[in-house]
Amino acid sequence: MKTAFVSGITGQDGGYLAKLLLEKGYKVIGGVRRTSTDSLERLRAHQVIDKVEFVNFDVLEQSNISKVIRDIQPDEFYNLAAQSFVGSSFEQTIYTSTATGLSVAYILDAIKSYSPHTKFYQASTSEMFGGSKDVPQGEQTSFYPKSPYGVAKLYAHWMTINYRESYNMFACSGILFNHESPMRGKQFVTRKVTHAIAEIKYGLRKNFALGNLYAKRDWGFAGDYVEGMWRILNHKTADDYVLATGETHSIKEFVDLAFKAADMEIRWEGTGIDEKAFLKKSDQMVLSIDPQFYRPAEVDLLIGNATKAQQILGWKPKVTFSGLIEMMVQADLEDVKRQLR
Ligand code: GDR
Repeated sequence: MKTAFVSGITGQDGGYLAKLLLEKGYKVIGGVRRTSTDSLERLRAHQVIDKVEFVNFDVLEQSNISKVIRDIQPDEFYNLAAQSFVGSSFEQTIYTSTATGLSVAYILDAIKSYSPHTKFYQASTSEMFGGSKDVPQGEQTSFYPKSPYGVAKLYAHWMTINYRESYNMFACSGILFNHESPMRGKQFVTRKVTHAIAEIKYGLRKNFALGNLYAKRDWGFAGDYVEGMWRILNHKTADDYVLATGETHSIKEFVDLAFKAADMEIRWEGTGIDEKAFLKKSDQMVLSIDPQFYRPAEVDLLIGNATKAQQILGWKPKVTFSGLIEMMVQADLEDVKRQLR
């Protein structure tokens, strides 16, 4: 039986990955921060909480990282732990640099010293491309991060490559474009939208506010992407891969389709910070712009080229953009309905 260690197991991807690894017969050990033990709800929802073993793991604590790796010596280490909200990284720059960036050097160094057979997966991100003018973005595209989060992830990405090249470690990065699901945190734009729409539908709120509606993202389904992570670590050679759908859509398109999925038609009015959406039927204002959600620097357009992952790993996302929205809206409608019972 192979042992997999998943840091950041309480996050969206951690839940999907734990489920997948258990189905594949792994022993799954999850790293949790002492303060985050109340966030096991995703693992509960995936019905895997009794099957995962938990250990205290804090990416800010080098001695703790070393001890966990020395004690467990896992076959595979999936590093999903990070301060992963791009917006917050502008206010929590030092924390993000340490938790999202420097911590990866601690982990790689501990693997090198205490468990060199461990295969390491680093959760790299399309945010590293940021302001790149290449369209679409692939493994050869040059990086141009536009947030402290992107900069920290880029440090971790290069560290992973450096340990692979310097010490012949099986260290890989998956450069994942946005991937969403009903388990997505509500501060990320997709889930913020689908949850707010469900609350509007059931009369729990009248409207909500967003920032930049015109940024474009390549959105896939998280369940498809964790399959890609596993394939990356289980290929015969260590390498880096882009995982993406190859389609891009604006936030505004996402909003339009999400309202439609909840059987609500909207119309738009105004421009800039005065842009608003109204329900066609009742004229109720349901969406406005609040500049507090603008970012000091924005990533305008992301669209990935996952040809390498498709050709070498046989990986292909299954859930479409409209399928993803439908899944998220239906789940949030159910969720809100349950709360009302
Ligand atoms: P992102 O995801 O920054 O792409 O990073 P997020 O959903 O936060 O933002 C996507 C885009 O939506 C715009 N936006 C808003 N975003 C949020 N959160 N809230 C709003 O109200 C809002 N209004 C507009 C943003 O400006 C942005 O352009 C995600 C994270 O999961 C990262 O950890 C991961 O690495 C990348 O995806 C791939």
